[in-house]
Amino acid sequence: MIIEELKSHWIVDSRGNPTIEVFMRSGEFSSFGASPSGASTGKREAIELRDNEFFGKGVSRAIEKVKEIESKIIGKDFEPFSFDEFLIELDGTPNKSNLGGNTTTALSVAFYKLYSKVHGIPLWKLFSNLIKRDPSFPKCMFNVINGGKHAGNPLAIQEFMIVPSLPTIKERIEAALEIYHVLRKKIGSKYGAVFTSVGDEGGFSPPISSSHEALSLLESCIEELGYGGRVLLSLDCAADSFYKDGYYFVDEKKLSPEELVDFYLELVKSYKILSLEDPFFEEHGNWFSKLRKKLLGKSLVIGDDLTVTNKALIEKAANNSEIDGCIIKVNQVGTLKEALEALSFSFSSDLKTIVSHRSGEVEDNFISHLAYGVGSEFIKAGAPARGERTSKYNELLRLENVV
Ligand code: 2PG
Ligand code: MG
Repeated sequence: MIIEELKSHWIVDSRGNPTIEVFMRSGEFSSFGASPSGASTGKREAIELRDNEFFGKGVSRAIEKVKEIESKIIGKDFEPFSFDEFLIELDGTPNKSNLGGNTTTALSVAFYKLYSKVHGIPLWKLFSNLIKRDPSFPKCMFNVINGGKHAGNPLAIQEFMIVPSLPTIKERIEAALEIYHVLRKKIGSKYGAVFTSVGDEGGFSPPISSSHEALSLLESCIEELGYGGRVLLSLDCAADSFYKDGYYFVDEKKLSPEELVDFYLELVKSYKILSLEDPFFEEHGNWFSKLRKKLLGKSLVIGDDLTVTNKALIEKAANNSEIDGCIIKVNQVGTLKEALEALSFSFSSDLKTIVSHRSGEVEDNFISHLAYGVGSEFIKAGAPARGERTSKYNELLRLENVV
């Protein structure tokens, strides 16, 4: 495919920060690709190129980079993987710090979207073909209580998610909506209507510091609606954000890593917790594996900041028995090719995959196509509320109805 026109500009993300978006054209077809942005980021993620504008969140340098490389792209013939390889080579760093992982993500996403249009194949089908796997609809992890860096409440654990294990996307989303509304009512009557406001990913952020309180609140909604056993719970601990100098500060306690293992075992004993994401900070891989051993498969241990969608890091974590699965975020690694490699490796190693949004999102819904196309077992895209979150779930609803 020959790119005939390339432009870039900034658009606004869901946290009110600018983010880079790229426009690409080939013949009569065109596309846009933008990069989302995380708040709880892993140290080994692709580097975002930011500058001093917008309180340090500016993306003028990233936009400038696109201008600088434009002449090397226009008029050349690229295929999906060769385009990403070209970006990787041009960047020439291990963490995209030259071009910026946000710049390469926007370019890569725009390219695949354009390619699917030019070749007349749906985006999900393109992903499915590239990875040579049948598509299948993911189970959705809906983040309905927000804490950590995504909310102003004292909850240390970042995401309390519900995971409906129901046959169709429609039923899964229906269950999530019902639970979301019952939860809003319960939070309103227990803590006051002012606390029905939401955090960065659309989940509620009640004024609580206890994980037990959050989990039993969710369990009471699930039971009340008759979903017991069919809707499970899932946590993204994002433990980097409550780790300091050898200790974990969670639920108003100061815990050593050993004590944190016991804390999680207690939670898993008390609630139906399907998975624990980033239960320790990213340099405590050995504690991931210790916890995993003790869990005896009762709950899955998932890497995010630990593995940052990087095939080599996923492989290392898997070899050290640290994880049962990993999060896949394209902007953590900077290109779709590398994200697809991380997915391929995970599938061949029997690791669970969770295709994920970022806390600072754009309205784009390509991750729904990615999750469905590659047959990822899970997707997480926040609460079933707020446009940048519902855009992902709505696209899954559309695909389920029309594919
Ligand atoms: C996470 C993500 C998305 P952020 O930690 O998994 O939920 O948050 O984008 O802030 O890294
Ligand atoms: Mg995470």
